[in-house]
Amino acid sequence: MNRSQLSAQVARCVNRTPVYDIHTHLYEPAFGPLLLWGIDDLLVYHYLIAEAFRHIQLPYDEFWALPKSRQAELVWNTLFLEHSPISEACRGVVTTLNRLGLDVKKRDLIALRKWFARWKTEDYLTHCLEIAGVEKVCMTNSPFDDQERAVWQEGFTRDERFTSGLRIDPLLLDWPETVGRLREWGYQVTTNFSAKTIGEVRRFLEDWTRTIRAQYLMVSLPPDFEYPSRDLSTSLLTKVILPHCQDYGLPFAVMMGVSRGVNPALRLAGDGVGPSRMEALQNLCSDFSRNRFLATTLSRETQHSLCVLARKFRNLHVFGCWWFTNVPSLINEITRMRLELIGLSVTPQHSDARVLDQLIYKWDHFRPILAQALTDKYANLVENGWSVTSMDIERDVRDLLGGAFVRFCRS
Ligand code: FIX
Ligand code: ZN
Repeated sequence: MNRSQLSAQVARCVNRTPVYDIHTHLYEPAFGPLLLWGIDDLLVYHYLIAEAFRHIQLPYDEFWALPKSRQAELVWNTLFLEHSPISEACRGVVTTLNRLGLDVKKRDLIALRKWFARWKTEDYLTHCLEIAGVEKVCMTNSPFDDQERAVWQEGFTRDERFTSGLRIDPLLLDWPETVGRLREWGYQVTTNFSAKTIGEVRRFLEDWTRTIRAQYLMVSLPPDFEYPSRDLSTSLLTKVILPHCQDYGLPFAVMMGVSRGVNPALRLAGDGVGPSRMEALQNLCSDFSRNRFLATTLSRETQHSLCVLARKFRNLHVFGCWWFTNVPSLINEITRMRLELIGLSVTPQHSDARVLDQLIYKWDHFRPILAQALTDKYANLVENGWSVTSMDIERDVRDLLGGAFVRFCRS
């Protein structure tokens, strides 16, 4: 196989292999309005709002007081009409519309809205998954979200294309507030963290692990998160969360390095980044060798340490180019570094989609980068006499797009 045949074969395989998207903020249709889709939701994505505010002079509060359609128009006018939409998040909207078959060069928001209005959620969901080449989507499910909790408590028939991750940020990061909520829901917890409280928090985790059929537990952590530490997070991890994960055979996923509310006026768009303390993850992997950890970090600076840690601890699985690293230049750098340092035991991408249609661009933008990186690696081998078969390529790509994650979760 020569270089161009190899490149074509890898690209074909990467394009055709269905993805298991292991971290999103999408919901299955039973959640009704919580499943966002369509042009207005695409335009009010918090990535775009942050960018639009660099141009518009409107006070934050006045923007938030506008109806969604007006906010969307402001973003559209600012980022798509008054400037060229070259940022990754803007480009994503153009890619998505184009792949849906819409004529983007008309720049006609009214026509776009008309097109979307013709769809029913269920049909559109199937359509988007098909175009994106995604076969399974893991939701972020939080019992602390009132709207979402009500749906789980009501009960519904699961859509097998969706799986669940149990999100527990408030439990680990805001214990005083969480005590109040848990008590409200009938768990007999107190702030002092007694044996009784430990049992009750475990009961809470058990109830929700079963209710949502969790594939993993997940938390996002600030850059200064430390383990071990003197604060309550260490007690919660060692006495409640990690024992629970062990009992239920579930990985614990950490998303490290987010500084919440750097600019609170921007709401969801106001979070920032900082280099996380990687010793915390190292200590967790080492102290809890019978637990499994999924990890991604938000800062560029910590990507190399994360790969090195994965070489030391087989109970650590690296995933995704998260949020501010989900831009082509960094995906390229990070993905190549991961392939070079940890080979194929990694899940190089997740979408983090908040709006269904975003699955299309997030995966469309990632696939060629992965294909190119893999082609280069295979070509290095071929140059030295190794043969790469189509079965090898298919196996490797399946692993990278979800297979390695599934195996890690079952191990
Ligand atoms: O914590 C998370 O799961 C983050 O992905 C979100 O908080 C963030 O708002 C986001 O959408 C990033 O892509
Ligand atoms: Zn997320």
